[in-house]
Parts: sequence; structure tokens; C-alpha cells
Amino acid sequence: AVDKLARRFTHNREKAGEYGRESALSPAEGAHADTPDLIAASTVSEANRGDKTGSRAGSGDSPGSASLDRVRTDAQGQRLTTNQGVAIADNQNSLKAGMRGPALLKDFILREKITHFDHERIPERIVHARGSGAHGFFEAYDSLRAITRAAPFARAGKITPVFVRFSTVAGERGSKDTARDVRGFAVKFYTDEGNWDLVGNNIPVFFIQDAMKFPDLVHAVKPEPHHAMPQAASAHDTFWDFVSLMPESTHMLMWVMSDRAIPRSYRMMQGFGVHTFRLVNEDGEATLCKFHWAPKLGTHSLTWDEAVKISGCDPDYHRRDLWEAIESGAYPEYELSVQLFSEAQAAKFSFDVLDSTKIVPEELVPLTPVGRLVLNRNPDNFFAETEQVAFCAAHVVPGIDFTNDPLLAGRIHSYVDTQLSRLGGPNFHEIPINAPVAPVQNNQRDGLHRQAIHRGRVAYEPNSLGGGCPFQAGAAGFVSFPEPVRADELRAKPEKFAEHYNQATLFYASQSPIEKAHIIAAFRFELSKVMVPAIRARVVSMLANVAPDLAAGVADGLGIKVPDAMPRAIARTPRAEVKQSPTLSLLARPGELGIQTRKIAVLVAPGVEAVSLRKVGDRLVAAGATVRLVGPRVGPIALSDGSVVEAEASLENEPSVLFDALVLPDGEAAVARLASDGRVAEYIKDQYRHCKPILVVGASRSLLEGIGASTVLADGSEDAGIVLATSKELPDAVERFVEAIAAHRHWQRETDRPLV
Ligand code: HDE
Repeated sequence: AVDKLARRFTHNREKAGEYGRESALSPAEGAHADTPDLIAASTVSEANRGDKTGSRAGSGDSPGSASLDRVRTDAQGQRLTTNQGVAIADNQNSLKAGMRGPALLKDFILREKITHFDHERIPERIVHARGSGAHGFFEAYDSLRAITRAAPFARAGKITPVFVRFSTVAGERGSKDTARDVRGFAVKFYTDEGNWDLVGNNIPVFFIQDAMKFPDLVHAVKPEPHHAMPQAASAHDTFWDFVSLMPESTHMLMWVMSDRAIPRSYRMMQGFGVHTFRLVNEDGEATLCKFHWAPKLGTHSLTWDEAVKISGCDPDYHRRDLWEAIESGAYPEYELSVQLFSEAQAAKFSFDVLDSTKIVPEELVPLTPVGRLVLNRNPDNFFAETEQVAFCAAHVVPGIDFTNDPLLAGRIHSYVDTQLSRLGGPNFHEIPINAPVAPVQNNQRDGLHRQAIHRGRVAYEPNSLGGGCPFQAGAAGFVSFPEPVRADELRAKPEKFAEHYNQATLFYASQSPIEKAHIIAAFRFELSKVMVPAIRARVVSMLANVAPDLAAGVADGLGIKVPDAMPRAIARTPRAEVKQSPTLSLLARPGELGIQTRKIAVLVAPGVEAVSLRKVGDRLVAAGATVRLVGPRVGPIALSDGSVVEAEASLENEPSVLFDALVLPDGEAAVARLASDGRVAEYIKDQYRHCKPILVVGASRSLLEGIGASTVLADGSEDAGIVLATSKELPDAVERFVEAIAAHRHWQRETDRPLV
């Protein structure tokens, strides 16, 4: 029924402690909970008990997030206490000498409460401060034993629990989600042989080749130090000054100026390990490897205008999207693939696989799918889990090893180091979200906030007093791949690292015309925010080495001439093996789940034609979409047949940029009401401008015409993203609308500048 349309849960009804029992939602004035019974004295709620890693995860080898149950607590039925467990009689008043007298120093309850509060904040991450996390599991398709002894790939169907954190890079912890930025894609595998962190990004290359330059890069992109602006943006002088003096960043800039840097959802972006890693099997044989995550929902992005507007009306856009998808049971899923190649193969490539500014094109080494990642549980507490999780590029397990990528080398050091100040000491591995499910035994002792109570008097090895334990595992433990090293110590790079443009050209050449136009527009926007003309020109001179039309387009957008191309760092450019790689286009992955979880706004006002509204709504919900009835205000709206629906959203509280598609309803009275509201035209204009599908039923055609929108494209063909129908033509029209939503955006409509 239409009034149940949008009842996809936005919170987990099983989390009793969080949302309260029905009766607890309206306690009587002054009421206090009953004294708890002894059963309730267990602080873990029944609802949160047990293994929640999904139906396939109960196979016995997955401790899943159940290992965190020992620390999950619910207040349901519990009385309020101090941190020492002393019950608190009055949580409203401090202890005073007389009604109007001074507060007393001996009020340990007040002092404990305030002191704890004073220390609630910890330093945010120096990069990737803004992020969102989720629990889930990884399931291997097949045994990869021949290639690696890494635990998650031991056999077909093996399940390993994971915690994943997605992030932006440049913005502070409270910054907007939809900034133009790289996204972090960090996965912690709690394997039965220890934790493996695959700390990746949604872009397969990086700005720099050597860790030595990372602090410079980050200082350049972060808000400028004198006035701390701009927040979560690369569109400023210091960033472009730095990257234009570091031509190795050109390839990465192409990706960051593409739509990949404004994803529609964390659920609709790829992930990459970036560096070349090494997989090692039981015989000690190594294979070089690149890791790729691909989302089941396909890869989709926002438009820039939309991203800017979303950052105003919902800065938590990606966080909310991930949270709501998981709460509603639409678990995000990604496929893990690897590119496997030998040292001998790599030696022949025109680029160096140790250079993180280069991909290995899929045309050279195809992808092998090896498993799937499913995110099926939201954290219970943002701070305890998402904020305190500590990823580390050095966390590898037997079967996975590093290569000599000089960027990776710096990361192996940096991540543990940064936790020492962020999480306050060397025992952060004992924080529950970071603790491995594999047993931990060693002779490291003490330090701030030690949790483990080590028994016995032995804290050294070798020992006889402890029976020699814990003992070295030998070949069963982590054995570094014995890569031969024979070289002089020097500060320098291999020759192939000096070729900076071939793959930037490959990326640009592999984009669709609309993606190319977006890249040019992104450079134009970013550089228009750069105040120093010489920096603008220097960037364009870099782009002149990538593609003439790109440089010309950007120069035109800035009102300057294309300068001479920046001199190249090598005399003879190696010939690129691959000139075109279709999978580098976002359009290569439309996804396989239709319109599942797509958000669709249905405008409603008193007098909406009831039958067609129900038909449209029911079909969209059946296809898995999330439908919201958006009214001039929230609350009850009477339909043409006298029945009443609840508008859950309003024109002002959920602007149209928050939706993937729009339905304009039938009904003369409703259309007249909508036409009288100036915000409705804005609502439709944004949908149109952002190339989103619009279903226009019956009388509402005048609303579409009212914004000056055309249903015919520049080439004279019909715009497939605009579906016009009378109420009678509906079943067919809704099917076309569903197809139009599944196609994501109707770029053919787009013009730069927008005509509407
Ligand atoms: Fe990071 N990076 N990074 N990085 N990185 C951090 O670690 C660093 C790099 C990435 O959700 C920090 O715990 C150096 C590449 C992600 O918690 C820090 C270098 C890639 C996250 C750090 C790089 C990444 C981080 C900040 C160059 C993609 C967020 C807080 C040598 C493969 C993880 C922290 C999360 C976070 C250092 C470059 C991905 C300071 C020194 C390349 C996804 O340790």
C-alpha cells in the first residue's frame, strides 16, 4: 500500500538498547526504571548476541563480529552508575552547600562526569579523518593455495570476518562527504592467522612515487596554514602549485578530476590496493599481485553541481547512504579480483610496477576474481569502532608480502607510528575493534592502557622457566620473501619512473566523451580557484603532454592560451603497450542489481490521483527502490479518492539532489498546488540538470514544461530519461522509468553551460 511505501527501516530494530522498547519511549513523568533483575545484569543484550556475519558465516570458522560481544553493552534495564559502578541517586543536581550555596569539591560524581567529558576527544587522523565503517565478511570463491598460503584464500567458501572503513582524504572529521577527493577503502581481515589490512583507495594510482614526498603533498592539499582555508578541497593555490611542480602526479590528477572523485555512494565505487604486492605459496614461490574491488551495484558518480548542493543539504550523504543500506538489509557487496604476474613479465613492461603512479592495464594482465566482500552490520558505536579502528599497511599475514615500492615502504612505517599519538600509546592493538581473532602471545609488556594480564614471571625469549613459550613458529610463521638485494645505497629512482604521461594519456583516451567533458570542467573549476596565474598556466602546460584537446579545453575555460608543453624528464619516451583500456571508464560497470536501493522522490500534494500513485509506488518498491513521498510539508496528504498518505519528506528537508529519480504525479488539484510553490520548479530543474530520470504522469506535464525542459535531445532523438505518460499508459511507462533509473544518468541531456 502506498502509505507503507517508504517503510524501509533506517535503524536496526533489533538494537533494543539503542532505540528503546515501545513502552520505554514515553516514560511517565519522573519515572525511573525498575531495579534490574539479575538476568539483565549481563550488559550484552540478547539481540546483539551471536554471530551476525550473514547466513553463510555460521559455518564454524568465522568468529565474526561475535568476538566483540564481550564488550558490547546496553543500558536496557540497568541503573546509572559512576565508572566505579556506584549507583547514582541524582543525575540532575551537583552537590551544594545549601540550595543557593557553592558547589562542593567532594562531589566526586560531578567531577568524574566532567573530567571524563573534558577528555572525550582524541586527535583526528592526519589524513582520511572523515570516514564511515561497517562490519562484514569476505568469502573466497576458490582455494588460492597454489599461489598464496594467505588464510582468507585457503579454500573455497572460507569466510573471514572484516571491518571496512571508507573515507575522504583531505577534509577534517566533520567535513562534507561529497568533496572532490580520493576515497579510502580500507579493509581489515580478521584472519585465523592474524590481521591483514588491505588499506586501499578508490583510485588505483597515487600522486607521488616516494614516501619522502607525502608530508609535502598533504601540507599542500590541506587548508592553507595561514587562514585554514579551504576545507576539504583541492581547489586552491598550494595544492596546484605543488602538483604542477611534481609531474609524476599527472596520472593521478586525471583520476581525481574525473567523476571517480565524486562517487554517488561508497557502495558504488571500486577499491584498489594501489601498490604491487607479493603473494607467496607454501613452497616460498612468489607471484606479483595487484588487488581490485568492484561493487556489485556498478560504478556511479554524482555531477559536480549536485555534489556541491548535497554538501549543503546533507554533509553526511555517503555515511547515511551506507548506514541506511545496511540497516534495511540491502548489504553492499564487492568482488575482489587480483592481477597476477611474474617478475619476468613485469621487467618487460614499459613502466615499473614498483611505481605507484602506474596501473597494470587489464589488457596486459587480466583480472582473476577470487572472492566477495559483504557488509552486513553497522557499528554499534561510531567512536569505539569506526574512530578507533587502526588500519596499517604493515599488517600482512603469511602468504602476503611487500615489494620494494618506495611509497609502500613509508606506509609500512607510518600507520603504527600515527596511532601512537592518535590512540595514545603502544597498546592500541588491544582496543576491541583492532584485536585479532587469532591468539596474541609475545613478550611485549606494559605501556599505557594495557588490557592483557600476562601471567608468570617470564617476559623474554629464549627462556627455560616458561618452558620456552611462547615459541618461535618457524616455517609456520611469517617468513619474509627472500628477495635478493645487492646495490649501492643512494637517493634516486629507476629510469622508468621518469615517464609521467603515457598512462595519463591512456586514462583520458579511455573515457567516454561525457567523462572527458567532466574532466575538463573539473580542471577548469579547480584552476579558476587558483589565484596565481603562473600556476594555472603551469598545470595546462602539464596537460599539453597528456592530450591536446584536454589542454585546449582547460585553457579555453580559463581564458588563456595553451602554453608550451612542460619539458619531459626523459629524452626518449618508452612506447606504451596499451592505448585504450575500456574498463577505465566508469560506464564499463553499470552494475547488476537494477534499481535496488535507488532513492526516488514522488512529489505529492493534496488531490494527487490515487490509483496511478499506488501503481507507480508499488512497482518501484517491488524493484527494490527506496521511495519517499515528498510534500510541500511533512505529514498527512489527502489523495483524490479521499484516502490519506503520509509525506515523509518535504521540499525543504530533502531537496531533489538527494534523489536518483523523480516522479511527478497526476491530479489537477495537486499539480496546481505544486505549481504555486516556487521550490517545485527548483526541484525539477535540479533533477533535469543532473540528467536524472523523471516520470511525468498526466497533468504534471505542465510542471515539466514550466521549467523550460525539452524532452528532445540536441540530435533530435527522444530523451530516454524523461518518461511521459497518462495514468492509463502507466504499467508500460513505469517499466521504461525503471530501465531509465537503472541506467543511472542520461548524459546525452547534458550541456555545458546548462540550458535549464
Ligand atoms: Fe595512507 N595514511 N599514507 N595511503 N591511508 C593514513 O594512517 C600514509 C597512501 C590510506 O580508514 C594514516 O591511521 C603515508 C596510499 C587510507 O583509518 C597515515 C603514505 C593509500 C587511510 C597514512 C600514504 C593510502 C590512510 C592517517 C605515503 C592507498 C585511512 C591515519 C607514503 C593505497 C585508513 C592513519 C582508515 C591513512 C600515511 C599513502 C590509503 C598518516 C605516509 C598510497 C585508506 O598513517
